[in-house]
Amino acid sequence: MTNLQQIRDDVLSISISALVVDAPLVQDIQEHLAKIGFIDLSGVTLGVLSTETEAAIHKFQNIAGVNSTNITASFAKKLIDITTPKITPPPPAAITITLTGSVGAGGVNNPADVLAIKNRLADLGFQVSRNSIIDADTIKAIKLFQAIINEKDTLDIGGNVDGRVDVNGKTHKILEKSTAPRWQEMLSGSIPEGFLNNDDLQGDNGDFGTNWIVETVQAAALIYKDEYLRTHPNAALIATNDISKISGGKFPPHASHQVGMCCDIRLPRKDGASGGITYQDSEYDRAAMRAMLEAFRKQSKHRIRRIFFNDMTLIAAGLCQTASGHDNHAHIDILAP
Ligand SMILES: [Ca+2]
Ligand SMILES: [Ca+2]
Ligand SMILES: [Zn+2]
Repeated sequence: MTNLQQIRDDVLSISISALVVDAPLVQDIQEHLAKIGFIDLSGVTLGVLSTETEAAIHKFQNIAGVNSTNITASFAKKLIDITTPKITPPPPAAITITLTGSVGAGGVNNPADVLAIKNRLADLGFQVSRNSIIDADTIKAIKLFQAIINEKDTLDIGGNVDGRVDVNGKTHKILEKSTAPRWQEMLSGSIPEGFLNNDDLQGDNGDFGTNWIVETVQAAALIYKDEYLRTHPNAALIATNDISKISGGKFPPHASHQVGMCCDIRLPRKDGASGGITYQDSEYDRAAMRAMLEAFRKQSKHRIRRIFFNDMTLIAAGLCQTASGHDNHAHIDILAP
């Protein structure tokens, strides 16, 4: 009797053909694969290594880049990582935040005011503690919020980014709104949703951003599913990669990716996986990529600011523009509503 967690933690490797005598492990794998829509639990017998179950295992192996005749520790880690539930802040209500003075860098910082601002930022998913202390994290979170609402690419001071909430200023007013931007981890995605979070499959933590970029990916992926995956069921899902770090700010080697308003997309491969290629590679699935970028252009959830990707055919189609370093992925930027 084994489960995925043991396989990961004890670095085990178990032959897929040996799964027929390990019903609890088969069930654990089935339940995890179901969370990302690789298998429909109502259509399989739990614990039985059916043809569908084996096909779903192979599909996940291919997409996660862990092809093997065995269930490996890497397979287990990737499947656990991508199916771990994400904490997402719920849509906020509009509130009135009464301030007696400014809050943040060089502010008056009355404790009750600081607490009110930090509570609101925390409710919106930003990385601050619920207390009345002004620390570096608080100022960074205020700058991040300001950079988002002012469409800045960095947290550098200037152009309405100063790390301080002024009484009745733009930052204060937008913090109060029900439409205030939230900060969250990119969702896992699934086959029915048309996308998968590849950053999770890499064991990275570069997939934090605004609810706006998450909503853009979700909307585009549904269009891609309806308009392309339905007729090309073996084509790659949209594979999201870097957005921003958990608190935003500098994210080397990226020049941007600081404010959660852009997302990198890996190149679809003809074998249904993604990445590890450039647009010049014979494995590159241009038709799928075209459909993905068309879906981003077509979705109406948020406005696309620009898409960087060097495939001349798709540039000629008006879908993207050239930028150095973008032979092996597309970079999608959005605008604030
Ligand atoms: Ca990554
Ligand atoms: Ca993640
Ligand atoms: Zn990028």
